[in-house]
Amino acid sequence: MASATRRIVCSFKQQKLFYLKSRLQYHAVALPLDHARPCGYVEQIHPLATRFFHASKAFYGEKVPFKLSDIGEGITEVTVKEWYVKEGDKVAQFDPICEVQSDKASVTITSRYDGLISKLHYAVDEMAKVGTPLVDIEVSGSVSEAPVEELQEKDAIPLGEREESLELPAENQSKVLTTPAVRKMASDNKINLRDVQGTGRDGRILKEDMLRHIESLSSSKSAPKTSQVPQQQAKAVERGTISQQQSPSPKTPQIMRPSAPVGVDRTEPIKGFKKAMAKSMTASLRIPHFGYCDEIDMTSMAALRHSLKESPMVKERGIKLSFMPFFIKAASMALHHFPVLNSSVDEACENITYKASHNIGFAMDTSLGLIVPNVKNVQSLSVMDVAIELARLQELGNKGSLGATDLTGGTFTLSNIGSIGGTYAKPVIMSPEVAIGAIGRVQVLPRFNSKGEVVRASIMQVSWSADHRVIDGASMARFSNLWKAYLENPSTMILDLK
Ligand code: CAO
Repeated sequence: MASATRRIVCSFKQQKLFYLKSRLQYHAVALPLDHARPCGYVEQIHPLATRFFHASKAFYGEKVPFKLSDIGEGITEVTVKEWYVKEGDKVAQFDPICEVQSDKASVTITSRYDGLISKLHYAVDEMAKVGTPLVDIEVSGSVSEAPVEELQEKDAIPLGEREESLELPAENQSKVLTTPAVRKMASDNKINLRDVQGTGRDGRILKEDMLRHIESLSSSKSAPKTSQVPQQQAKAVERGTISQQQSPSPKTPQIMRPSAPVGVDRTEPIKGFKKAMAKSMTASLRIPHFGYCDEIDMTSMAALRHSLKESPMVKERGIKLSFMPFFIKAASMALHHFPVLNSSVDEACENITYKASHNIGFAMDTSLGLIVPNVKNVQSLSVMDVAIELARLQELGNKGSLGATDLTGGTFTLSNIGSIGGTYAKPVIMSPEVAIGAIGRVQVLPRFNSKGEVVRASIMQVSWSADHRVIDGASMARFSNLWKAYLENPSTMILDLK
């Protein structure tokens, strides 16, 4: 049996086939159990196949505690964000059970069993510890011979990208991403999901979106429609119930005073990415920040990016060439000259470590909150390599599926707030790093050229913050000047490219 098992490790399809064969053999020749399962061996096989190779016997209706498996990245506890099932619900394998959120990512936990949910161990917003049961399932069918504890550790499959989709009636076949709970709310309230604005990942409709939609429907029902008001007034004039003079002049400014309280205060716990932000920003408070700002003329860089964006090399590789790869590469090139800005200091600020790698972090605004993944070893990457890596990190970041490796180990950070708007900012250092730059929006503004003529220029502001315990203002200014020089005269980057 062991050698047979080894033979089929190659593919999941083959494993399934082998499972069917081995079950037939098992029933036919009635092998003793200890021959039927090479204990511990099958765990190296594809996790989905594990149960297939355990000799099985039926445990109809057996209650199985379904534990939260280790979802990696050193995460020991998660917040239960949403249940997709309730006690008494039937579930099938791969059905979503719940959504959990750590301070790094949000993960959908799916069932490994067909069965009946007999108990939910946590309420929404409670913290669940890794290794403890999330739900109890009365399993229909057979359960593996493997000791329950050993098997359950593998049972919860984190499926970060899995989304529940809802088939709409025939007249509207497009899929809407949402959860069964929201779907039920929609059907209870006779709401077409396509009318609801989803703010979750990939436009997924969250419970809050549905509640907001229901609230807006009820408030729009209770308030008279604005278009009806003039008609009603016109009718009243016709009927003589109000005079022509009484009808409000369209020119008279009106102060809208709500007749009733607009809403109620809401308090919610700080969780997930916000909790991570609270922790890291509080840690940054002990750093004495030094600020330095400057203006960059991006006219040449904007023209270069535009022409490169349209070039066949970029188009054929399917790369989105924004300004970010240039900002990041130019920063790395300038860090070569000012390595102190790519350093870290210890808690007590007694030692400074000059980092060999330029792992340049970038602030990223996602629907789940602020995250700061980093592009590793920028010193050995081309602008194109940086663009490719940025695209990968952005894709994963938007799905909330970035791993700990991508989110840790940064040595220097850039925050391109200009992709949203603004000019100057006051960025906060990501401890134990010692410097960060915030980039403003590139705007076309009038500037003087060398002949004193007013010309159109693409202007961008940068705001640096540095740890004044180890970085002096002159070093920061010199670094900024070099970064600025690379961006203002992009051809000079070629000179220093390694
Ligand atoms: N000025 C003008 N245009 C800019 C710009 C800037 N500073 N930065 C980006 N753009 C342009 C891009 O070039 C792109 O234009 P095209 O469509 O013509 O190529 C467009 O804006 C959209 O860019 P993008 O945002 O999709 O991609 P990016 O690589 O420029 O930026 C990222 C990626 C992750 C930095 C950005 O999406 C983001 O999240 N920025 C916010 C960062 C943030 O929240 N900082 C605050 C941290 S402190 O709370």
